Amino acid sequence: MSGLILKKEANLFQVEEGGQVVVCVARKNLKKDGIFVGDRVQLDADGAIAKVLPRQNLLIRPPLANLQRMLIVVAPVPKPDLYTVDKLLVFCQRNGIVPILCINKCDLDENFCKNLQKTYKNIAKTIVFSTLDDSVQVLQAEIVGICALAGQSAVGKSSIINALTKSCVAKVDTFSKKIERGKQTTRVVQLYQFVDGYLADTAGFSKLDEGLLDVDYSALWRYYPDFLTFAENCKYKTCTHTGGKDCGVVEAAKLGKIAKERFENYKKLYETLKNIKRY
Ligand SMILES: Nc1nc2c(ncn2[C@@H]2O[C@H](COP(=O)(O)OP(=O)(O)OP(=O)(O)O)[C@@H](O)[C@H]2O)c(=O)[nH]1
Ligand SMILES: [Mg+2]
Ligand SMILES: [Zn+2]
Repeated sequence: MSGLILKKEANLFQVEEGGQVVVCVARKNLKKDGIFVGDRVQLDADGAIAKVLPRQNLLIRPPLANLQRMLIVVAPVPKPDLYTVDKLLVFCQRNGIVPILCINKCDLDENFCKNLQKTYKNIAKTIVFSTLDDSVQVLQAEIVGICALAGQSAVGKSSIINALTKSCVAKVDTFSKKIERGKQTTRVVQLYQFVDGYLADTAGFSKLDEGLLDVDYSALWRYYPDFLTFAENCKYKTCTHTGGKDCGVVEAAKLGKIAKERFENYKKLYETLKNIKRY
């Protein structure tokens, strides 16, 4: 029998197994620090966790295994921190995670949301909606496999979970008791069940540490899909795409073919990574 770790609390694990949620302990020979939310595990005849199956990826902060999709949430208010958004996009590329840019609160400023969508439409799937109406329900179809919400405080991550779970007939009881509107403190990582997948509400990505990207600064540009074709126009093969007149990326940014802010944030991240010691 194999199951999926939904939640971890002291020595106990909530495990989903064949549609049921069971509470399990780990076998004595297994280190419980080595079992994470998102892990697929093998259960023995007594219902104890006997083995952790091989992982696709493992994130340390927040601690989450096998993440497949990241729903990066932004809104007109609070003002988007696009440096962090771009960092998260690099992080996703690096870890084989599919990013989805979720532009919430379109009721407040639709133009702003549409412009942001235009900037990012060639970089990630983008969705514009509001949790105040039914438009948020389009996200339902995006929750496939193991997914996590990411984004600044107050962009509406918990509101999204609340709005989606209201129509999530199958799993209402698992959610509604635990979540209070706007009051969620997301220190504990937990996967909530949806029809085709699982969703974690986590605050842990909001200040993604550059060191966690584990990207060499000289290769950073490769994680910017919107830079790639322009990089072919660079005069030098070793171009860092940070300045100079022989750079196709710099040129594209000047002409507005690459969003200016995105290019500026690329340079900022490049410099930061350059100054981080890698081991
Ligand atoms: N106008 C408007 N307000 C919204 C919308 N979605 C959420 N809000 C409000 O935004 C505020 C923050 O929402 P939360 O869901 O708590 O935000 P969060 O991202 O979970 O914040 P943290 O838990 O601090 O990370 C609340 O006052 C919500 O009512 C929306 O679509 N439109
Ligand atoms: Mg929240
Ligand atoms: Zn270049």
